[in-house]
Amino acid sequence: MIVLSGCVEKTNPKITLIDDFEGDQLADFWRPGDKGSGRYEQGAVSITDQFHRSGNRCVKLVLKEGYIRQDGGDGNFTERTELDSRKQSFLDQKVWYKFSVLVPDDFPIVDNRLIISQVKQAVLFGNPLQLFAHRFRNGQHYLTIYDMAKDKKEEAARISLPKLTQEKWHDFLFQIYYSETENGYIHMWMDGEKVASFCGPTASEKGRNQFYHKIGMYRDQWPEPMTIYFDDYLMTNDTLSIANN
Ligand SMILES: [Ca+2]
Repeated sequence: MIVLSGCVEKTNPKITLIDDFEGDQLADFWRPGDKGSGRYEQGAVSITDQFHRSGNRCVKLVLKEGYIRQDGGDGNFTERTELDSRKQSFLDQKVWYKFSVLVPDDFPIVDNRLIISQVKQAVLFGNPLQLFAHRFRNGQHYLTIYDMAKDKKEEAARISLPKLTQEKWHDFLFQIYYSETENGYIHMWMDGEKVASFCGPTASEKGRNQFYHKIGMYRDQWPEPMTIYFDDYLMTNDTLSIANN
């Protein structure tokens, strides 16, 4: 019988997920559209050469009324076309999310909830907790960060962001330290400039060690279709990977 003694130092596995949307299909790591309560309808997500931030292609997301329709619980129905980079065990780790967005000229500018990127934390039972929502509503571009210490969803910060110019690629980078304590933080850069900083808990004790990042469109029900483009997606907890990309 072998007896192991002493302690083993815990090291976090390095995870780097990249999709430059140059292939004929999405990268394998993305959660399929029909999993869970649904992320996108069939045909709502496609690779296109209409635009590109790098290479020759990007991903096109289309959202029409009724796509993945859900009861929002507040009298509104919600709908979505979102790419989900899956749940990761990132508690007490520093993580980067990077992507580029193009909002086309004909995108409807309307006063209706629209989230283009977000991070959530899974819980054992019930609805996941939202850490932040990156919003574009009625031409206003802003970030809402939620108080992870509160039982009810409550904004801890609302930060105005520089204008999202239509028909132009914008590059976003988020650096998040996931922590249940005051050591947590979120830093955000847009087109190379730091545009938002938040310090405070970025994870809830009531949540699981499972965090997931989504890009796309999540909105309250709306009659007009919306189309948006993303390119150069990167998620990593590896300092070297972010330095090289
Ligand atoms: Ca590309």
